Amino acid sequence: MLTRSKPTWEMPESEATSEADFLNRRELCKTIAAGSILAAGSVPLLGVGSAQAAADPSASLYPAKRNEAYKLDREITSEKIATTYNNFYEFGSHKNIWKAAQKLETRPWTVTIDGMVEKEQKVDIDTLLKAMPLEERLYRHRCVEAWAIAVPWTGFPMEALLDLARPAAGAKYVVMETFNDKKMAPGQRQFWYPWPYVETITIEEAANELSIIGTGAYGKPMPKQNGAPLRLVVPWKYGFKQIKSIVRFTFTDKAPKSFWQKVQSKEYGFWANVNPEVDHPRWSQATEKLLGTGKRVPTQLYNGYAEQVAGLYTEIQKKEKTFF
Ligand SMILES: Nc1nc2c(c(=O)[nH]1)N[C@H]1C(S)=C(S)[C@@H](COP(=O)(O)O)O[C@H]1N2
Ligand SMILES: [Mo]
Repeated sequence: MLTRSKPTWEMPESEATSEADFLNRRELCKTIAAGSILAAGSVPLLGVGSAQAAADPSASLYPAKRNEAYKLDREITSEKIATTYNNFYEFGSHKNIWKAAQKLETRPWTVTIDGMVEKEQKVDIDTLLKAMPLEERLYRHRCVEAWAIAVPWTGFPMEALLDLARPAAGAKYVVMETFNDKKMAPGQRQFWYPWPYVETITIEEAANELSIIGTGAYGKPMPKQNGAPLRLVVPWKYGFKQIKSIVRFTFTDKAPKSFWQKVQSKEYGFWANVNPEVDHPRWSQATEKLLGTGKRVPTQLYNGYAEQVAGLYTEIQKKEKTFF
């Protein structure tokens, strides 16, 4: 059984998905499930930089309407900083990968939904994007390296993906996988890393109202360096959970080790919830640097989202001593 957590507060009526929208989405989901997918045909790749948005066949879906329910306690980080200071090891193990990441080819892009689901599916990205209810949300983002940004993401609730995938009753986890292509991504030639990047959250976490699949940022399709065309956004967790450029969602009853757990299991846990009191072996988590402001501020438990997510963990915390 899925336990879908109810928000602790209500969205204003005007922001809620209307019944009609919801039905349309169900219809589209059915169309996808019926297999009318994989509208093949390659989209010309116009290349890099500012041409990127123009070349993106989903450009007309942006900007999506902002969901005003999600408020920030800080300034939105400048687009320049959020799109030029990145972690994306597929393109290099440093922050300045944004140019290298323009090599990422995001069309054609097929998303596989498999494992413990009613019916395994392959969905073309543009069919998926049109079927999903896109909205904009202002979210904080916190890297375990103790830097933080605030980003206007566009995306769809992960709950909509659960509606599409229809996981079996025994499924407990959603495993997500990044593309694996040495030709596009020079970092993936570094054989000592366990490619492809993999991350997992529980289905209960995926059903939480905060969990979205990011498809855009700053009112435009997702920049390649930020994880186009699909990346996970779970803002109460450290950045390394927010897997980029997803090609596969697998539903299982066992969580495989994540990329970072395989690299260094002592440093990276499964839950990875932001917590000022649990230090990473190399970085104190007590405070965080707000990029672009010169300011350092105290870290908040669950990155400030305790109201929405603390309830997910009350039982687990009783059982697990080292909760990270
Ligand atoms: N596939 C993949 N996803 C990834 C990473 C990565 O190296 N590869 N880095 C993670 C880390 S550590 C962080 S902090 C965020 C950074 O997201 P941003 O560059 O959009 O700020 O992406 C996460 N997702
Ligand atoms: Mo990170």
